[in-house]
Amino acid sequence: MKLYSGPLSLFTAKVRIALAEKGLAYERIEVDWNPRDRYLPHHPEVAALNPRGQVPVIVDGDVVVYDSTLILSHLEETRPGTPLLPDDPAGRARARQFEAWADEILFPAVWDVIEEAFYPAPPEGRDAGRLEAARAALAHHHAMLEKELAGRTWFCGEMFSIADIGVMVFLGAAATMGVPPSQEHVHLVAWMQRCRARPSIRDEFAEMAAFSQAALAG
Ligand SMILES: N[C@@H](CCC(=O)N[C@@H](CS)C(=O)NCC(=O)O)C(=O)O
Repeated sequence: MKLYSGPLSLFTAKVRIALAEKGLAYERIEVDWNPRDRYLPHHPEVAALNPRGQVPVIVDGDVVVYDSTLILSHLEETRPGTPLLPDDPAGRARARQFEAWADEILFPAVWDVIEEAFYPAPPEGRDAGRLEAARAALAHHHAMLEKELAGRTWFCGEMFSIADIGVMVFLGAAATMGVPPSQEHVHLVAWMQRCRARPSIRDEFAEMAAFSQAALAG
């Protein structure tokens, strides 16, 4: 299997973590990224495989899949060993719902933090209002997640799943950029610690931190 991967792509990070959790070997093709042009121009093979030109993309034999959610679903169907989805329909629905929520509701607030706190300031200066609004949105999301994690080890109970991967990738990035959950959210803080103790997640965040330090220094 080939994975077209972005060094700081959080959507690719979801896939890299799932592959590590499942213990799957793969060929990783890193697309170029830099703080100014970001992913442009798109890697020519990615542009040919994904009409959006975005990573992640996998090539699994004859099968091409783009979009992190669809890739995780494909991995689950084709490599069910070390499952990342519960067995029961209700559990599966919950896991998928959290993954979709993370991509569609959580990520936009995290992206605002990344744009304002990580990328070099644009010539017109930073947008402090955008960062404040993102902080407020994240505080609201943290409070909701705190309730969901009360009495649960992972979002789906005792089973680590795609829900944990999806939420942690974005919450971990926001925390790295200076917007962690309040220590009052004891369940959420403890869950983040449990996530970071997993080699798949620990290694992923260590690698992204090393890459971003080098990219911003150079
Ligand atoms: N919904 C997609 C989003 C993928 C995405 O936004 N990829 C970004 C990197 S994190 C990208 O390739 N951006 C380049 C571009 O849009 O030009 C997924 O879940 O995979």
